Amino acid sequence: MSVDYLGRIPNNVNLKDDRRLLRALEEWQPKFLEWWKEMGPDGFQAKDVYLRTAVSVDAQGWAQFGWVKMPEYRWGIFLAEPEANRVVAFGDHKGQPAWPEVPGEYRGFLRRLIVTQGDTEPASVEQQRHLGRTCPSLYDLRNLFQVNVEEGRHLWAMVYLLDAYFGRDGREESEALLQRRSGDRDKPRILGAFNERTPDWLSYFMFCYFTDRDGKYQLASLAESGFDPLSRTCRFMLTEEAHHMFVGETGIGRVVQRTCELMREHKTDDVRAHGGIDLATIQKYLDFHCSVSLDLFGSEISTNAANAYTMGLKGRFEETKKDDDHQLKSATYRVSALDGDRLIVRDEPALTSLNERLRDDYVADCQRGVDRWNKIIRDHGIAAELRLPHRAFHRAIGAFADIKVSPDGRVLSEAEWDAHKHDWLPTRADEEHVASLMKPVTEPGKFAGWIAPPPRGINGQPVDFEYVRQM
Ligand code: BYC
Ligand code: FE
Ligand code: FE
Repeated sequence: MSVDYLGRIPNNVNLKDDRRLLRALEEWQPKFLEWWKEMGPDGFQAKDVYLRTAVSVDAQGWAQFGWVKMPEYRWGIFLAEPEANRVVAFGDHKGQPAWPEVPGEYRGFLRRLIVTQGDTEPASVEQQRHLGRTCPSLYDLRNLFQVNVEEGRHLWAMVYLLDAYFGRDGREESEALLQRRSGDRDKPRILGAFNERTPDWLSYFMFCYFTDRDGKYQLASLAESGFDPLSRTCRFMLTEEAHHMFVGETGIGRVVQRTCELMREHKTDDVRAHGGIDLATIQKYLDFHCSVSLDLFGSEISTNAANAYTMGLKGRFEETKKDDDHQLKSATYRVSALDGDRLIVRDEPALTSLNERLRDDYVADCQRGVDRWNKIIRDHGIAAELRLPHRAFHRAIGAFADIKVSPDGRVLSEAEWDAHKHDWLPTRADEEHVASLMKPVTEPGKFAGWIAPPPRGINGQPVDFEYVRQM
């Protein structure tokens, strides 16, 4: 497959031979740049940042590292290599050749999935736009910007699909993706978590750990799609997503590390006076970000999810590795539910339970990082543990949206909830403490006092490398 890296829009989709599409994207590009300048990172736009740019889709060496000013980042369109003779792997069309074009009868449904996915990408950039001002180090600042430009590229990926395959209404949706704003009362982003604030770096690392991981699971399900361009786009996006989750997991790990060091040094759990973030506060941030990310999987019982599967548009995580009929018409699945005032698990039709099944895969994945953070705590000889909240805790979507549940899974009265919610979710005072620590550190190799340095730098560079040039 040929890569055009020199044109205005780097791509491996032969853009130069499709004049109509090229024109649509060239019209959209300046609007994207306007959005980036208005809603992208606040400050630093004229600085040289040590960034990775996608230049091909080879498993080895698709990335090139170098100094880039963010507005000059080469946002490109890259689809994973086509798979020869790919077939639809599930649903009513199982076994038929994968679709190179949008199946007419599924057009509206598919467009909505792509728009929902696309909407999250610029939303996250908007949520994170002020963080550069309070970076704990140049290393972290660079990682933030890397994530931001790649979320920008993910927006490009969805806009490519809309412009290439959905004609005029696709182009209108591409414009609308630049017009909604995270947290805006009148034109909010589509999904709940993408309208929350990301005011500090602890929130940011939690977001990268929990919310980007929803991205991994949603993209993996869309990568199974019978609509082949969507599948190939998502497969390549997943390679970038891995770094975002790395930023989250190691970011929180380094905060936990520093907290444990302060606990030992000062022989106290309350490390606030010593410029740290106590484990109790870390747990509350974890509870918050995990719960809003659990909402992103939709309702436990969902006909939308069943339809998307039956139509062959959105599969399960690792669909092709599953050992069943890939149609699920008579299968069942164990789903969490509310029975009176008790939380129970019961069998439901597998098709309408697909959101919950994906959430299960996600929760198991989330637990792995928590185990690694707990190992850091244990290695310091500290008897404490971080925990994922119960899936019914603090939910706004699905079966548990109208009840109050503690992080350990007890159904509560409103009064009990009000008496304890401050023990489980960040309070104003917690946020103020975290905010008070957010002082920028921009000397190469120096780190804020609330976070440990990473063991190694990016792309083989030393930790004290000048990842964002000050000049
Ligand atoms: N907030 O049948 P239901 C990422 C709506 S993250 C607000 O339960 P369905 C990234 C729903 O739209 C990955 N509304 O849900 C991460 C529906 O509305 P209508 C993003 C919600 O449709 C970090 C109604 O409730 N990708 O990439 O099965 C940084 C009932 O819906 C929410 C995707 O999400 C919510 N949380 O599933 C950057 C993939 N949940 O029809 C990027 C595409 C549900 O009544 N999206 N609703 O108007 C989908 O596959 C599905 O739309 C969802 C919802 C899984 C999100
Ligand atoms: Fe993304
Ligand atoms: Fe991401």
